[in-house]
Amino acid sequence: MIRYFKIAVRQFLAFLCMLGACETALGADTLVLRAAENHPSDYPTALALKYMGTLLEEWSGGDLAIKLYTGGQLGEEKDTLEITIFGGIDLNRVNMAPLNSIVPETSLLALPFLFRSTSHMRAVVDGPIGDEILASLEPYGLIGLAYYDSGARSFYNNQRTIRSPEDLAGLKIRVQNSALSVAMVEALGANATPMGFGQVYESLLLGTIDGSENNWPSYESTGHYEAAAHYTLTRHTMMPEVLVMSEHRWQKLSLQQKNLIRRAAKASVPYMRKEWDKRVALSKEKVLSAGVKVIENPDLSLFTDAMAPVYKKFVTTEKMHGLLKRIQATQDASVL
Ligand code: GTR
Repeated sequence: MIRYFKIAVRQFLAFLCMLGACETALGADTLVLRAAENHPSDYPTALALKYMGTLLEEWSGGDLAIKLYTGGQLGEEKDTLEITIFGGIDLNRVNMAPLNSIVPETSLLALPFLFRSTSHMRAVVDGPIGDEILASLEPYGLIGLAYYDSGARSFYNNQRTIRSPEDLAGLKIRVQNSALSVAMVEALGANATPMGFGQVYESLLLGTIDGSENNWPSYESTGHYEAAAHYTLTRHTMMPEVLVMSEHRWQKLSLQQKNLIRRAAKASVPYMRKEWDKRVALSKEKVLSAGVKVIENPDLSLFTDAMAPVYKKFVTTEKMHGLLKRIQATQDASVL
């Protein structure tokens, strides 16, 4: 298995060199960090990584730079995460969901109806709990650098209006590659179909799936709204995005380089949040003007009531129970 991965990583590195991304590409002394991003280059997470790269180049006097591969060029999140762990990708911006099967603690942030608001989510990830969860990635070969916003995920489909779990019954709903996402959608009575982000549009057109779930900017930027025009704002999870670095690469850096990378990653967060808020507004406008049927305020109690088994299945250890209580007790950022 390990041998297979080593060969795959070597082939992958050769492929990157073909794309012109060997370490020496920007100048003999520049260490170029390869970064994976599955959104297009104008998406807020991609803009944040570009900004981080500019800061790094400036602060390191050209010693460090980022080469960004957007639009899923390096593969689906599940695969790029494995490659990152094995050292073939240096930086990777992923959602929490594909990390759930690698690092159990990350499931906490993916729990349905956990965060009361954006400011609650931000208070949690910006504080000690956020740091503890980032630190829990390290034994798995990943260095957690920062969280980015991902808004709230809601259901969309091309069959009917969803107002309650009964309306979801029997629909084939695509989910991210996470056992928690599967359990959540099944607890609501739908058939969960895990698949990569890049396959969703075509699968909607082909009828392999009837719908999926995501935030406003992803629903819009992927064009999913054209293929599934019923959107119900269930806001069932607010799991954030996360920027991770390969521990392989990390070990080879000087203390000064590590500090610069951590600082630049943190500095990109407020920048990202501004871009995020702007993009949510633009995406909403575009989707609404395309005539998508949006149910703004479904009765959420019908959905939350079905979630107890998901909590039971995924909050398993004493450590996780403790973290969950602390998350629930965290005050919103605006009232701190
Ligand atoms: C988006 C997220 C992506 C990816 C995608 C998905 O909101 O930003 O990284 O996880 O959802 O549904 O696969």
